[in-house]
Amino acid sequence: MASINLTPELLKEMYYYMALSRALDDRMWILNRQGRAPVVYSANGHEAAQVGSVMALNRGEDWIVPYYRDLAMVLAYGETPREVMLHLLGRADDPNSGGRQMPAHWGLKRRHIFTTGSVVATQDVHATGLALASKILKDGRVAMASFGEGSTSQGEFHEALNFAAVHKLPVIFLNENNGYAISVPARKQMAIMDVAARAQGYGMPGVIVDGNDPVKVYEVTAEAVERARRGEGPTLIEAKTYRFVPHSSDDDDRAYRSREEVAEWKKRDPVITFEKRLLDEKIMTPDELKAMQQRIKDEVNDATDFAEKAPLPDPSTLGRYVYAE
Ligand SMILES: Cc1ncc(C[n+]2csc(CCOP(=O)(O)OP(=O)(O)O)c2C)c(N)n1
Repeated sequence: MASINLTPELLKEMYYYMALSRALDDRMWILNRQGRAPVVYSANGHEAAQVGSVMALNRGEDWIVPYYRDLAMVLAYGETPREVMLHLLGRADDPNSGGRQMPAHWGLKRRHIFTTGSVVATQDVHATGLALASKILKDGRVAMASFGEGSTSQGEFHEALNFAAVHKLPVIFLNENNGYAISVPARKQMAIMDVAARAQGYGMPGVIVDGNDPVKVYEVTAEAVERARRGEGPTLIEAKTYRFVPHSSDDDDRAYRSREEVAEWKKRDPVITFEKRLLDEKIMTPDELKAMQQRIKDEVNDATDFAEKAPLPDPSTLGRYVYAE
């Protein structure tokens, strides 16, 4: 078992990022429904898997290669709410892409968040490449890629795992399994129950964890990080979770899943259950919690106002970063 050093401060920080992500997410949907934001891809439901995992990394030093659903992850990794909103609204100062990428295509050089491609599973190859570089440079860094279970049907996923295992690279593959690839249920994607079972075929540990429990996700990730830093190679982690909202703001999930199923998972909402746990275990007082929730509200309002007032990119720079200059 990895050495677990989850202090009360770290647990509170975990909750803060999970709740901040949920609040920003809710605001994004409002902006979208008002016609002020183009499209939203939610972390709603995935917060524990995302925050629990990055907390076990050396944040801002190790590499992460997230996917579009990783809002909570990038926040916990040091991207600010203002930066998130600048990105959503396509403003010139968006540090992810200068307002050029679709929303939720993260990439923040300052914090070692590697830029996101739209083609699912390419991030697995990118993280493997970063881990190879770290091994060659002996810089001690670990890389982590995250992805949905649907994208594990892509060739890149299998190529990345194979290469990483053969070369014992310091990389973690984090699957956030929410059971659906847009409208396609997992049972139509793969003939096995668990993504983690695939690890054995490549020669690395495959770990299944409750993706709605940030502490459990932290523990298994910390163990994978220690293995990676010891030179013992990659780990595949499958965090079982659920998304409570449609795939994106352009999708209607009533077409492919029942309201009863969603309601059943909602009972295990990671933000609510973790909040309850912090109160029950007296890690936080109700007053402290209230103050933190107010701070989050203020930050979300500030980020929205800030980004709405920020300038759009200059149209004369349209071709920049597309062709070599
Ligand atoms: C190679 C490729 N095929 C299809 C798409 C369109 N697409 C975008 S997201 C998505 C679903 C991915 O599902 P999953 O990996 O399970 O992640 P989730 O959205 O459920 O978190 C698809 C098919 C794409 N971006 N890239």
